[in-house]
Amino acid sequence: MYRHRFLQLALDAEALRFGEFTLKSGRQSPYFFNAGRFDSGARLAALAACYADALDAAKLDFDLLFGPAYKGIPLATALACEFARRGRDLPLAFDRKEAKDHGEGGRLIGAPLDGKRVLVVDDVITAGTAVREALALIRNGGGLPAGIVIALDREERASDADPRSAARAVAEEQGIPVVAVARLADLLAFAGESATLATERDRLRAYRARYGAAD
Ligand code: OMP
Repeated sequence: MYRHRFLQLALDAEALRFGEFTLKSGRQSPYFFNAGRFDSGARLAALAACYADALDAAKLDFDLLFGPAYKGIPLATALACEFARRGRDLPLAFDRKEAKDHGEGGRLIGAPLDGKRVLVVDDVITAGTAVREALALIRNGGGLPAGIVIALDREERASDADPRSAARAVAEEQGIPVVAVARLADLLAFAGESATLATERDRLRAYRARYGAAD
């Protein structure tokens, strides 16, 4: 099963770590997912196969892959290679963080987005800020957002006032599906099966009780 395969891969690559981490949102988390640790060809290929399996299961329609800078770029690229290996050649685009005023100019690189149904390929959603920025960029570039795929949905409430998960809030507000290879609930189940992760599981549960989404 791809969820289990992904979590094992993430632990082996130390992309998934337990300890004390301060998130972008300011929350103190007992775990952190760092997609940058998928840092070899074999690791990226194995991760991309998990994304592709999750997308196949979700039966989503899209015709271009978009990787937001920086971490989404290798993810979308590896996924494009995985789809090509499976017999589907998809156009690929990404952005740069700084606008360029010479050469080809602009912030978008790769295949043109015009009229394409664009799938955003990213690492993780906590509060949803990063993916909202990517969707705005795609719309400005003439693309039609068709969905978002991420490796890990942390399933945290969007804010104190909004008990929905940030992923759900983004999906509802943008009218597009969010597909996650794994969610916090899968990580908890995974930790529940592992004798070595017993302490981590208790800390994850406490964190979910404080910041977890209601859905
Ligand atoms: P949001 O923009 O709040 O959805 O958070 C997503 C971003 O948070 C990611 O693109 C990362 O920069 C960072 N992040 C992680 O990479 N892994 C985590 O486990 C948690 C975060 C985070 O800071 O929330």
